[in-house]
Amino acid sequence: QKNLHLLSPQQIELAKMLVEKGQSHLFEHWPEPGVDDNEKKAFFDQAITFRPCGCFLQVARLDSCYPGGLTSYIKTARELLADSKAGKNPFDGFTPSVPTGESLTYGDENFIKFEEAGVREAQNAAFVLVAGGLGERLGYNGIKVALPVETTTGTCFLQLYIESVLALQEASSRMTQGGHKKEIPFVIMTSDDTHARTLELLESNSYFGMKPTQVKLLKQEKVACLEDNDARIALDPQNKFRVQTKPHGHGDVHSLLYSSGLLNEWHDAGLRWVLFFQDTNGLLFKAIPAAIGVSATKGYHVNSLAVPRKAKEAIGGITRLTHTDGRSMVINVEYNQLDPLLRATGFPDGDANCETGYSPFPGNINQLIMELDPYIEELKKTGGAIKEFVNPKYKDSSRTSFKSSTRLECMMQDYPRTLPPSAKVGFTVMDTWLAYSPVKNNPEDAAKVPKGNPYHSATSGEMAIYRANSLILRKIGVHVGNPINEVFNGQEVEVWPRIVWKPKWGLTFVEIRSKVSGSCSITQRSSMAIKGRNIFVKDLSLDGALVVDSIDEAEYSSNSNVDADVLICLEMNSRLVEVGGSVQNKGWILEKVDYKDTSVPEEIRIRGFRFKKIEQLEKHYKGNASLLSESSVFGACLGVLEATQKRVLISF
Ligand code: UGB
Repeated sequence: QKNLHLLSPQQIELAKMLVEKGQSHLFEHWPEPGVDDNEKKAFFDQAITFRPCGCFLQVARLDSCYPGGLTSYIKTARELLADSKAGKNPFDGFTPSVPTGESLTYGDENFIKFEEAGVREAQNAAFVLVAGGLGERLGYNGIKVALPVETTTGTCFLQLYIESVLALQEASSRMTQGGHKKEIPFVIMTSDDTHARTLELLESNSYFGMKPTQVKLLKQEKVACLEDNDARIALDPQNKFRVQTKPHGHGDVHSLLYSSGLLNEWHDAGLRWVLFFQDTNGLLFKAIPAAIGVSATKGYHVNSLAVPRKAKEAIGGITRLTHTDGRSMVINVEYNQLDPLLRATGFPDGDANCETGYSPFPGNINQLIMELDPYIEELKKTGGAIKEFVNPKYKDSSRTSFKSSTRLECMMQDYPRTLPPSAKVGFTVMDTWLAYSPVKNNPEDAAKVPKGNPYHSATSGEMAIYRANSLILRKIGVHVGNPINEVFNGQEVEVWPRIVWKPKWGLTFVEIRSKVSGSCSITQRSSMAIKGRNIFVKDLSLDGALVVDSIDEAEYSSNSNVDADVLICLEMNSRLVEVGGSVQNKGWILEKVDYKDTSVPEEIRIRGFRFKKIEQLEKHYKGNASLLSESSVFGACLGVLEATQKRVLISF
């Protein structure tokens, strides 16, 4: 009351509303007029005050950004919190069953057929990366898309995603008659937590080779945190004149896309598909072409990519839900809801593995492919609003107080909930080793994951890349050494040869197969990075470290900072480089690092290992294959270079 004179009439209305809705605690600590007056006014300010941590918005902004304002937010929150306290099943009336979908095996005829169809269609797709999440479970201080996918080359997630989209764009336009090049739109949903750093990462790396106009950033707003079951809004513990806020969930992506006008733009440009994907899955693009192929061939309005799921694994389960009134839908049931739902509907063991050793419900990896036109039609009705939920972490079984504040959330995979029964909702299951290796858990929590369940850590995420690439090469006939088991940061993982390649070298099975021939072998202790497009591996026997880079003219100027570890670097004028023969050197050794050792950069120590690069050879050649420069040779590996007009052959 004493401070009312500081506020405008609208702010007074807002304050009254908050008091009426049980939020008087927001003002109880306000001092006498004359003390902290600017802070009090700022509490109601309309403008966003951006702080590096991005955690706090002003109340008026929170009110105006949420449909129906804070009144509606508080009302929905109270209802959902009461349901949660009572342990109410959000799927009341529904019985779960295991749905049927398309299941693909990497590299077989069916897979190749879908992959080819997918590459053809890819130029009619837009890609949407949801990257507004805090990554609370990972606890990394930077943005997750800036983390290296693997440390052999240090490529970060955002770079890998962009290079994959560009490789797909290239492959897709090569396939279509006339080779007309269409640019695939790339959208990133950010939040206050990630926006500035995502933009900076893009700008400081020349958008990783993508045209800046091809990339659009859409920022989601946050919602107020809640401190108890009465939906009392939480104040910032460090500044009692600010409300604590958190992201509203990846479900915001639908309303943001709708309100941005991009969907109609894409429709007018003749696009057919929108693909949604998450921030730290380094394997995803190995599965994407085939998944698009499934959507196009089966005419799916919604296609979710899935992998076999271990019971209790922190990924949602794709489930058929049939209501007593006859309604039926195929939808993701989130990991924290699947167990209670099963127990409540006649499955006393809840979320349990079946005889296959996996949950019978395929695991949702939140890679969704929507057909654009039906998607637009649906959003015209809903505006992109997605049903919310609340997931408080209670202090004890009385479910009366929370360990930390909570908030309402919504998930992008809940989109099909409002679809009519006629909508074609399907899913595509692929092997985990091929499609899914997220980085979500910090080392300490990962080490506590029950044996047999995936760690989802930076350690397992990187090792999964090497395993996938090794298995792909095995599939096409390369003799790849067996992995050894090692423990890093308390997690036992398989260590395969460290094999990586750029997406432009090979994104699809057929493309990779076309680049490798003869009798090739790679030992377990080896590292191999292929960085150029026109590199052909033939009769290679590798026991050590090999990095091959061919830079075609178009790329050379933007990529002239040649990596110190590059063994061979060729500027190519579009010729072919053939790599073969025997390479043997001391190579690169994996050294253990403790995640608590703060003298090591965070992005390295969270993996529990780093590379000690013992031997390397560096050579640079220019277009006519004459030697441009040569630096010291440390290893036993010397390349002999033969050049013709069309082909460069390097044999060791
Ligand atoms: N994200 C946002 O962009 N904004 C937000 O407000 C929140 C997140 P998490 P979680 O595939 O592994 C999802 O936190 O809880 C982005 C699915 O719900 O990693 O593990 C964020 O940046 C679950 O069904 O999600 O669960 C990130 O890119 C399962 O499929 C993405 O959203 C699981 O992922 C996911 O955020 C999985």
